[in-house]
Amino acid sequence: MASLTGLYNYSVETGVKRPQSQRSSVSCCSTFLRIPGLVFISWAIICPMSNGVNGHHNSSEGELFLSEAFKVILEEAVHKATDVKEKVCEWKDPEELRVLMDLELGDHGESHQQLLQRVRDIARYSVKTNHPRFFNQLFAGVDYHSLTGRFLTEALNTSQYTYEVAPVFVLMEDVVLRKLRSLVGWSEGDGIFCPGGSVSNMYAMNVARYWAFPQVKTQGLWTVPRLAVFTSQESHYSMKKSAAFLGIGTENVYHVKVDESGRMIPEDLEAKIVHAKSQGAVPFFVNATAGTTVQGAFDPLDRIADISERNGIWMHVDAAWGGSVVFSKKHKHLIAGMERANSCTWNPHKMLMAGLQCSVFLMRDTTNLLMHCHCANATYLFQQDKFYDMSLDTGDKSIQCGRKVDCLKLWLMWKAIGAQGLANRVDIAFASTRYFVEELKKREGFQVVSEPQFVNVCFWFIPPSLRGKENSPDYQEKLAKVAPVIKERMVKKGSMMVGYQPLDGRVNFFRMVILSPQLNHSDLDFFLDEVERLGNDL
Ligand code: ABU
Repeated sequence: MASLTGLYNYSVETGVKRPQSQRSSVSCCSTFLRIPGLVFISWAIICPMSNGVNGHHNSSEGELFLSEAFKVILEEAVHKATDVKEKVCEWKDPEELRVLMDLELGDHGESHQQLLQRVRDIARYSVKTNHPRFFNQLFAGVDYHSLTGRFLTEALNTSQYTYEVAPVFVLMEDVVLRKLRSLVGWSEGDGIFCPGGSVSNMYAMNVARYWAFPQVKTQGLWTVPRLAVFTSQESHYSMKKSAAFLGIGTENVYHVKVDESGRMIPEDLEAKIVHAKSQGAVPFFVNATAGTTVQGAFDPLDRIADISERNGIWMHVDAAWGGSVVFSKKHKHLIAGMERANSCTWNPHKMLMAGLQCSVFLMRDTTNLLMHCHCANATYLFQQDKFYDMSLDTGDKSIQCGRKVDCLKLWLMWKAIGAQGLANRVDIAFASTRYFVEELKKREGFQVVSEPQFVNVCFWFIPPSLRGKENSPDYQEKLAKVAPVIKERMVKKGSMMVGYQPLDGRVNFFRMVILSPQLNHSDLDFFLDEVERLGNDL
């Protein structure tokens, strides 16, 4: 490292370091540290052994670090992270982890070896979401082509806003969005990749309000009446966040009742619309959910579309979780009616395993509403006298300026396995879920909360001490404590991860999410065995 460091000197004036071969005579002078009254001292003489002390590496030093770090990443964050014999997580209490990781930042750079060890430690103490026994979220598993796309995106480090800095990705985003729209059933329309499903949902609410009250963009909230949003009791919390963020107000979000499985009851939607009007509010936005977060419920989209159309309300479908069923001939009936919506959210980073984050906001609109709603016409980015077709500068449709490239990971994966491969992925997840539910029902002590419609399996584990005591006054209170204890035990052991929650008067239950095609029956059997092992003494 000393010899490499010696090639580099620091520019006090600019803070930028370049290889000697690229230095001009002017910058050569500036590569020495000027200490008043003394001669110029090379920074490399002061810190000959430190790596990156000057704030920059030369390219060979950087590439050496990258290639060695990449080996560590492949071994620790990919290979071992997907190995069923390894732990899902290596739990440390926050205080211990703070010390172990030595997170505080200092004035001087560290050596190559120290930094490699840091890369190793970060992987070691991070949760392995690619592990076959990670069931904690609505994403899991690894797709290697998508991962390659994610690495390539990072290496190219561009922003998705203009054709001039992202020519390939502007065209690619257009192709991917068009393809996703056509699956929804829209031959035309618009859309954009967003940083997550919540933001996609927020786009929907904002565009819907602009559609109903375009003056809101220029004149602000005082020009619009009190607005009302409708969404089911089990819909995603981003509806409330969006209403708060957009100045609509969380109290103007009307939560529509659901049935036992978590599906919106259309009759209650009608009633809530009438109720909102009677309170002087103007209904403008109905959100239906295709795949609720906890129970995986699909709202009856056709019925909701009828009501929305009758009332002239924008209909959005939050299909962040369930949208991917569209690939499957067998299961796409679950989203019948989605094509009648005005817009939808869909997260390929969930069921399709495209990797975080990959979320789209899609619209049926053909009037350039998305652009009109969000554009600010920055002249330093979206110059109107460019030498190419300026409609390719799609960045002004976004609420962001800089925007990550999120299309490549999906595009490369799709190229690799095709729509048929993606359909298989969905079908395999449903089949694995069916197997899991059948096995679960064979065992004493496991009780489903509701019959799964999707790949979420919600269930209670009732330990032997509580079996047959359903009518005891403290039964629910005791049952509520079971899932958190089992969860703590599994995380501390590192054997697996699964989520739990209370819902709508039902005490804590597990939500198992089965989506990765890398899972096999033995992983699912292990899961059930492990819940018994961890909870039988409770
Ligand atoms: N956006 C909802 C996802 C949360 C979860 O993974 O459970």
